[in-house]
Amino acid sequence: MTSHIAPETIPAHQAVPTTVKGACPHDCPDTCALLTTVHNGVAIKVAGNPEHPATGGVLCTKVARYAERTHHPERLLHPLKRVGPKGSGQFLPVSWAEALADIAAKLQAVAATDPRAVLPYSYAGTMGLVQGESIAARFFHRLGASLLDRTICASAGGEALVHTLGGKVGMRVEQFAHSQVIVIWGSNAIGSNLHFWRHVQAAKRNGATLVCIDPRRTETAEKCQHHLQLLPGTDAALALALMHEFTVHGLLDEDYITRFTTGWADLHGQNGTQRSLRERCLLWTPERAAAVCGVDPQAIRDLARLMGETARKNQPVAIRLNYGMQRTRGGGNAVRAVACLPALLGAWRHPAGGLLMSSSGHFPAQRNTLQRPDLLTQGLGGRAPRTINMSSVGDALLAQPGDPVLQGGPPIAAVVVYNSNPVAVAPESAKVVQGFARPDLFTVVLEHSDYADYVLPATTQLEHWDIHTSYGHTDVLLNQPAIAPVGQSKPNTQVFRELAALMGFAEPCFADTDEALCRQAFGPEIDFNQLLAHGFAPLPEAHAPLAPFAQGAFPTPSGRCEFYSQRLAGQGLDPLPNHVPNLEAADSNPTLARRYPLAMISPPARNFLNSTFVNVTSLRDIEAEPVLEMHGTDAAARGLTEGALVRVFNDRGSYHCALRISPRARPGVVNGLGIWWRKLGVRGTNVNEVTSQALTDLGRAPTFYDCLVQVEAAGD
Ligand SMILES: Nc1nc2c(c(=O)[nH]1)N[C@H]1C(S)=C(S)[C@@H](COP(=O)(O)OP(=O)(O)OC[C@H]3O[C@@H](n4cnc5c(=O)[nH]c(N)nc54)[C@H](O)[C@@H]3O)O[C@H]1N2
Ligand SMILES: Nc1nc2c(c(=O)[nH]1)N[C@H]1C(S)=C(S)[C@@H](COP(=O)(O)OP(=O)(O)OC[C@H]3O[C@@H](n4cnc5c(=O)[nH]c(N)nc54)[C@H](O)[C@@H]3O)O[C@H]1N2
Ligand SMILES: [Mo]
Repeated sequence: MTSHIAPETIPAHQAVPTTVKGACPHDCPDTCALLTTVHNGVAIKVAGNPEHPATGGVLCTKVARYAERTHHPERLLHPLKRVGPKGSGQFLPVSWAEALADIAAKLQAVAATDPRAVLPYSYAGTMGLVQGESIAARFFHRLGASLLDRTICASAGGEALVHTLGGKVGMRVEQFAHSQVIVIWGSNAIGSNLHFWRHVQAAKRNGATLVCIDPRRTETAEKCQHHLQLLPGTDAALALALMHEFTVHGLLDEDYITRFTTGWADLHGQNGTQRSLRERCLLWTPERAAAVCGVDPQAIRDLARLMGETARKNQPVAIRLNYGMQRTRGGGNAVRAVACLPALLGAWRHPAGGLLMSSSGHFPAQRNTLQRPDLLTQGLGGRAPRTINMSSVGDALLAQPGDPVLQGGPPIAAVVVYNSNPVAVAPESAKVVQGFARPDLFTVVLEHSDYADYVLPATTQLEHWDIHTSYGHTDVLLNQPAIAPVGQSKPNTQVFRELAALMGFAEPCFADTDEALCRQAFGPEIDFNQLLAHGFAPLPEAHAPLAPFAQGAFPTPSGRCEFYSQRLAGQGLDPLPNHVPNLEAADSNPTLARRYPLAMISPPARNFLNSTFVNVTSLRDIEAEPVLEMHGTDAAARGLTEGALVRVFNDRGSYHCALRISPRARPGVVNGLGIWWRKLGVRGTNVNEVTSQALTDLGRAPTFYDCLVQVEAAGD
């Protein structure tokens, strides 16, 4: 088989340091352009590309250490085969030839009975279109494997936006620099969206007012003039009360509403339900919402006045909406409710007004060309396709024949994991671990896991080609390899190419090189030569307009902002956004709340990227140890002291960590900062021991932040 990277494209072993243009692969809205300095075949420095406006030459602390990650002394450099019991971490090196021949034989044996018993499990370890789902997707489609519902991060809000604005589209991120009011809703931008924060600072210097809506007093909340520290999962109640105030105080943009929205005052639906958004929001007085949200009603009135009166003065009001608020049962409805606000104020009229949650829908990427879903028919050989939800993988792995989770198909017999770390990041870890520990399950991991039968060393971003969209800005980025693969590591694409050959998949698409795949990702609207020369190319104006909805033109079926969604009505769901209380809260489950009175959220630790970088010593040293933040009154009520080792528990399980008594936590809510590797955490557990596999109202997404716990001092 020909080499996957043409050697002449890598500036290996040059005596003078050279720089290579690349893209940060991580799951982060910023998608930075990188400049890697290479000397004698070693990456010695990774910096932000100063020519790329969205990066501005600045990287976060994590990615500034990317060279440390690439050349990390503990990095896996050759394939490993398990020799001890599952989970024991006992492996021996094997050759690629032996590993791939055995993997191909095992997958073929499973597929001979029913290929749907093979499950690929992947997410956004790299966001690249090529090392993400290109050859890998072709391989699993051709095999007829189960499809994976990739819901673990953003599908509740994604579906909510599709049903409101028509897609994952919105304001251009750089426009926030010109906004007059910026509401940062469910996002710790300083920790997880640093390059957006630069625009916020520029706006603040120009006199903008910043508001943060977050149950945690984050670094970001501290730097905003106003902070509404609401209870988790109550955002829709707050949004409905803001609408109430806009309505009763004459702050609506009636002209925009009439021309460009559906469902404000026109009556729909059955008797007994509210038939328009206007009717519904009028039930949400600030007092009622304040009681639900656990905030002062005056703070709600003040925020409504600030947003509404600024918009009346024809100044831009912008919302940066993020994922924090989607991880509860009502997360989809909450995003819908918030996404209605800019249209009610006519904020979309201005380029610096409106809302941005994700910009990914602007990119005309040719995913079907890269992934070839058409190959599935051949692979399935007449069987019905099956889709497994990654957010309830614990239940899926443990399901016995006949379990509805299996949808009439076979139990899962083989899992191939790449670009994800399910044992750390999926909810209800005890079940995930139990599933991966099944002796009859064949598991292959591209990269790192103690539960695998085979662990295959994957290249990092400095060693392979890739092409990137973004969910924060609107530029395409190209990543060229800077160094040769370290050790025996191979790109994901190459592993699946070789497996395809061993399994006799003869379609020519399996021979496409990584560079060819990069070229296939976009049509003529993106100039590949520009990408080669500069590393990035902005989307043309037609794909990423300034003020995209100034004249309506929402990409919904009605062409309007859909407060009322006919498509949701058609699915038997509430067509208007509503407050859907948490599954685990005092009002919906008082018995549970008596036993487990604290609501736990588990947002990321600033110096980790989900579970990535936890093994980078210098970053782990900053985070020191897994912590739970708790308000002083809750700690005092339990007799807990600062730094104590505590047990956090509920009916699903328990984990241990250090207590930090902190004003970042509000009373009644604890913050379990994620996501540690279980084996680097305390007593081999992490925060996902206690989170649940329940799914959200829209998008079949996880409910990590809808989680009641109790906390006590740990014994011994
Ligand atoms: N440093 C760092 N950066 C990251 C990541 C990381 O792990 N580390 N992860 C990346 C990934 S995968 C993603 S998806 C993005 C996530 O990006 P964001 O969605 O911006 O995620 P966070 O910064 O965690 O912000 C979530 C905030 O929501 C708050 N929150 C929790 N529950 C609620 C609620 O019910 N309502 C409201 N209003 N707020 C709530 C949390 O306290 C937290 O401050 O960040 C990416 N960037
Ligand atoms: N409790 C709790 N749990 C959460 C969250 C939370 O807020 N709270 N957040 C959730 C969210 S938003 C997300 S997105 C998920 C994240 O879940 P994952 O996408 O699983 O994220 P990571 O933990 O970063 O794991 C990615 C893995 O891919 C590997 N990788 C990186 N690049 C490559 C490559 O090129 N090839 C291969 N083969 N591997 C590569 C990395 O080393 C790492 O092991 O976690 C979710 N879990
Ligand atoms: Mo995510």
